[in-house]
Amino acid sequence: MDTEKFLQYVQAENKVEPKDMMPEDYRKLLVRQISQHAHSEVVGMLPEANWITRAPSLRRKMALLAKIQDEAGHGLYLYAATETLNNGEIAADRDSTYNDMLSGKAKYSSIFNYPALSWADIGAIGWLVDGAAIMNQVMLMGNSYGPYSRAMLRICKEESFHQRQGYEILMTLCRGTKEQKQLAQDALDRFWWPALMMFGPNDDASPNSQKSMNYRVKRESNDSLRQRFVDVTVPQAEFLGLKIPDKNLKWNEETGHYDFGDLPWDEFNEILKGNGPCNKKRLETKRKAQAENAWVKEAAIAYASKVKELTK
Ligand code: FAQ
Repeated sequence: MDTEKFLQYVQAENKVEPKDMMPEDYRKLLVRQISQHAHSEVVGMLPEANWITRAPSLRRKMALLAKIQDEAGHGLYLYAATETLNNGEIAADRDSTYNDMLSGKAKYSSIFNYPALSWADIGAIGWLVDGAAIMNQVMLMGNSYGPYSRAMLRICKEESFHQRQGYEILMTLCRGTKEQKQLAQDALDRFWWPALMMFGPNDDASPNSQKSMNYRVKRESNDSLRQRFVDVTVPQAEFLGLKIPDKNLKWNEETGHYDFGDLPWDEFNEILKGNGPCNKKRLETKRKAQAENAWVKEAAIAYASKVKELTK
């Protein structure tokens, strides 16, 4: 199938499946995006895992554990979806893509290079980080690659539980003592701008958007999703009685949207270069885990080959 026909096919809302013919640049775009999405899920477990042993009650600990396990599951679906694109020329097997993340060659979401400093940050991560993730992933449910689009369906359902558990943590803190409410405000102050940056650079600085839109991978632009996130999140902050840390935030009657200030793009670019507050720590943790747990993988492979031999 030539590229023109392929474009017509995906633009008519047809799904592409693993064994179908597809242009090389479509395959590359998907491997890049889906594997980076998978890396985000598994690196994203780290800031929250830091609070499992310090959750304030058994109920909170159980919910947090379940949420973090869900993120591991999301990583698994997404690595599996990436592997369906492996064709010998473009390496999409688990080891190749995972090693690209460990070596710093492949990206993962900028948001996970910030620390979770207080229990309120766990609330802010659920509310804002999972909230931003859902906003982007609902759009991705309609992407043209079947395995990615189906993975998104399930992931979105789980993310909405995550978002609500985060909001509920903050609601409890905001109804508590003055100090607890201040913890919630501090968490919002720290996570607001990083959450907005999750949507990626502004549209005019987004090199992948045009191709991704043409191929129906991305269905909405970075800026339009960011705007929608601001529009739905501001009233949620008001309900909590918290203040969004942006002096330029203002409802615009004419556009029917909130106007908001410029994002700290220098900070974003530094994170992408590996210089964020936790970039080095996150990769070190993942490298250490891979080395220490290598025996589990070896044992599983040895067991699988023995079973295969015995059942021949
Ligand atoms: N961080 O041309 P664009 C989650 C990179 S899941 C780091 O606009 P594109 C769940 C981008 O890769 C969160 N890098 O790129 C959870 C590109 O570099 P490349 C992750 C970023 O792909 C919650 C360059 O900048 N979600 O949170 C970021 O068209 C709690 C130029 O950008 C996904 O991955 C960033 N924020 O649009 C888990 C969703 N933004 O690759 C645990 C799938 C951009 O050319 C706990 N991905 N870059 O070297 C997407 O929808 C898209 O890839 C975008 C970026 C929208 C992220």
